[in-house]
Amino acid sequence: EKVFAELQEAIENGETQAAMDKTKDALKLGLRTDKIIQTAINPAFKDLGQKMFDGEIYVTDVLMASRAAHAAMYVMEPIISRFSGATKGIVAIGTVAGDLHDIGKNLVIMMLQGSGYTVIDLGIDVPVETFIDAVRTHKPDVLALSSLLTTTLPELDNLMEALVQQGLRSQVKVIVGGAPVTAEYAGRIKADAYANDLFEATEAVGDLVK
Ligand code: B1M
Repeated sequence: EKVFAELQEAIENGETQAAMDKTKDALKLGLRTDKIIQTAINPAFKDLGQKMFDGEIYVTDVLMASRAAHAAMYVMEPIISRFSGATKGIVAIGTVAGDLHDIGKNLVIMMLQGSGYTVIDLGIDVPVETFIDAVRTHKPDVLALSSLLTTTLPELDNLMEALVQQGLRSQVKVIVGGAPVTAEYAGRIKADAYANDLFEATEAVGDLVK
């Protein structure tokens, strides 16, 4: 579909209004939100990541693009989050300390909410203590951690250790995700699950709350 390429281009160029319009066009054509995410939003950031790596664009360009992506997600939110009914479980989610990336996390949140989970968004740059506090206060079924930087990966391990130290490990399941995270790493730090994308995340959370 032409609209996918147009949306991807609007996001990459940081054109917020165009990104919203193209998302609306895609929805009018009856295209599914998961298809829009997979075929336009994810490839936009794959491409931008490569261009940033190659030094063709600056961080500010990526920041503009992420604003445009947020706007596209905002258009889709009422559709993705349409679920109404009893909650399937509580998920507390955050991006780890030192890490400001939240586009992937926000997509995971939308998908979880749309699938019937109550989500507590702890935000970005979340220190271990805040995750621990959230477990005590909200008693979530699942704690979900996102890390996009290799330098912040150790935060996942720190959190697992803190849960054990605080005697909270048996009270909550932990799922980890984000570009540098692997199933192998998740296994090594003894997390309960790993997810590669928002679809896997939702499926894994379903398995964890069973
Ligand atoms: Co940053 N950045 N960035 N960046 N950035 C990456 C991650 C990078 C790979 C780019 C590159 O060099 N090629 C690189 C990391 C290298 C590394 O550590 N291995 C990088 C870097 C280096 C940096 C800075 C250090 C740049 C600098 O300042 N010199 C800086 C760090 C800031 C900080 O966090 N302290 C920085 C800043 C930024 C922006 C602010 C400009 C912006 C973020 C805006 C925002 O999030 N609000 C940004 C962006 C946008 C990117 C790229 C281009 C795209 C990330 C993204 O949103 N992807 C990224 C390159 C890339 O990934 N191709 C890059 C789209 C999103 C839908 O995918 O986040 O992977 P993703 O989420 C997926 C899955 O990973 C998974 O599901 C999501 C949906 O399918 N998932 C989970 C994510 N969390 C999950 C949690 C789960 C389960 C699944 O359960 C808990």
